[in-house]
Amino acid sequence: MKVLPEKKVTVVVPTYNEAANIRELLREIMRVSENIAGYELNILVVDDNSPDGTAELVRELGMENVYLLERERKEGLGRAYIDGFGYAIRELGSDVVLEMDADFSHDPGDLPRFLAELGNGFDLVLGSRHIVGGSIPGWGVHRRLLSYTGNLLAREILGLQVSDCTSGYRAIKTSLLEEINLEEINVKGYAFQLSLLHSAVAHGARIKEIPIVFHRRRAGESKLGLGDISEFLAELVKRK
Ligand SMILES: Nc1nc2c(ncn2[C@@H]2O[C@H](COP(=O)(O)OP(=O)(O)OP(=O)(O)O)[C@@H](O)[C@H]2O)c(=O)[nH]1
Ligand SMILES: [Mg+2]
Repeated sequence: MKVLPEKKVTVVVPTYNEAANIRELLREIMRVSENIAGYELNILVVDDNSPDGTAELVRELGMENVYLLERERKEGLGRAYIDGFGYAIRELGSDVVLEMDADFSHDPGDLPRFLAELGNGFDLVLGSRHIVGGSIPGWGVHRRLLSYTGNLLAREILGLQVSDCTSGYRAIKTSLLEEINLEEINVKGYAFQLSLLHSAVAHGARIKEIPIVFHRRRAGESKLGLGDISEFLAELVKRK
């Protein structure tokens, strides 16, 4: 009998000052991966020279299958993902990449559901907080309004038929990323999520939304700033 090669999956985790979360997160992802058959799973931490020593902690742990991409300075979530995806494809030979925040807002326990949907023939699986079964416990009115408005604009202006355009919990086949020219996605911050999704749709990607519960960050501080919001709006106008 011919044994099929395992699919290579890389969970890309961008970090900026996530020292209070990163060790436990890496352990948790590895715990979950032990129960996923048919995949070889790596984690790539993409750190922007965090002053709190996040990168040192990752190095000290010295975990097998955990890679660290160190960038010189904080350049935003989007740049970190573009670099991270490039590394995962070129250096790690990944068939699939996942996006996951470092602060436990995304539950590593959901990983198998993402991979199962890729196995069902989808190119991009998006964790949605806005479909039945998805939720954001603990979010106040301000964050809800921001998310609602962002999605409304993305749907109205760009015609995206997706309920949660800004979600950062995703699994993507690298064959799709190779079709999209990532270097042309010229955004620095969180607008990357919108731009990537828009480009994926333009390339005819098969997209599946699955419900996720988005938890409050476990420790540390949010990096979402006003600059991210204005870049998001500028990107909507540019891509219209
Ligand atoms: N490498 C890198 N990672 C970043 C940068 N900005 C944010 N991140 C990481 O991206 C992920 C999402 O950022 P968060 O600050 O959690 O954003 P958020 O989830 O919208 O905000 P909270 O709900 O308050 O946590 C986290 O893992 C951050 O550490 C950056 O400039 N560079
Ligand atoms: Mg967060």
